[in-house]
Amino acid sequence: MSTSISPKPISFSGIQSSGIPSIGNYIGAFKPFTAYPQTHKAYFCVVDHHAITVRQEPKDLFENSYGVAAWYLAAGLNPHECTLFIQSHVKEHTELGWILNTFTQMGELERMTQFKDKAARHKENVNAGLFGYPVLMAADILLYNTQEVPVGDDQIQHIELARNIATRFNNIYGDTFVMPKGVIPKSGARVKDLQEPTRKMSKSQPGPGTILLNESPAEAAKKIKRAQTDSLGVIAYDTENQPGIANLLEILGGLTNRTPQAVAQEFEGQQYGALKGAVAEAVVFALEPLQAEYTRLMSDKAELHRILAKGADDAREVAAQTVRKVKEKMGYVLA
Ligand code: AQP
Repeated sequence: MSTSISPKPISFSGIQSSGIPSIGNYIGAFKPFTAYPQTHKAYFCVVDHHAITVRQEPKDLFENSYGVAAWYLAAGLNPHECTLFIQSHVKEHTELGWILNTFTQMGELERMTQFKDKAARHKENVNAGLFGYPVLMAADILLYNTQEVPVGDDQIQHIELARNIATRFNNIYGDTFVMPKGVIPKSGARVKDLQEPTRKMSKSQPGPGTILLNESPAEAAKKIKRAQTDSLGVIAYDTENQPGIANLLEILGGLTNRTPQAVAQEFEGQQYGALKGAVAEAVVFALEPLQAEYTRLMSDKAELHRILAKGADDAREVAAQTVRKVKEKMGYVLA
């Protein structure tokens, strides 16, 4: 496929400003993202166009868009070492998204589990944007010649679709898009709800099983201690028969850079209370500095805006080249 234009591999990832992020977003996304700028030319995006596929209160969308940017930075990203921007500030995302719609089959979109899940949860508003979400996501990724897309594992199906769309385009018009691949963290790729440990922890369904990043650490610790487990009394990593325990092992593994199996070994023979205590401690240890930095960043929105505007300028340069190349190949009359 097309060669990369950067000596470092290129990565892209996005987080929707559709609510206050959860500890699942932190473990599956924000935290692993911080390693990328050292080894990659890394793009990080606040995907506000994606957020509106579910109806948002204007004041919440506004606040959460700055908020997601601030969580990226609070987690440890240095804006001088990566490109951090808001999706809607780079118009090429929607332009390429439109073009890629014509390379996507309805049947492919109908198979997307996120669409089926969200359509069931938001029956009053099953809009065309929700249906076409993965096409816009393909545009997000393909605009930047992305090779790696760090994500939680709920997004792997969308990345496969992006690859199919890219392949289809390249087969018709010749080598144009770089083929991206999804990369999931070794622990916590799908943090589950603490009360319903077979379902993903979700920022848009907060409740007793969800820990949001702005929650008081003491409250978060209580939620961990009340997490649903089982009556087997054995600490082992068994997602099928012990989903609650497996989830706690994933959370602790994600926060301490270990696999859930390694954490299970450490706790072998111990009581569930010991594991819950360690998970609660690790969550509090992560949340306290994160929240302090978030609060500091959100107190200066003008500075956040400057960082995001600079990021959008940098992103736009690459995105414009990609859209131009695509339009040229397709026979558009260029402006
Ligand atoms: N529970 C999770 N565990 C691990 N990773 C997760 N991610 C999301 N949830 C978990 C990863 O976080 C990144 C950003 O996610 P998103 O903003 O695209 O979507 P979301 O958090 O899933 O929130 P939504 O879509 O607003 O609503 P819900 O919460 O209802 O699904 C991605 O890399 C994702 O994999």
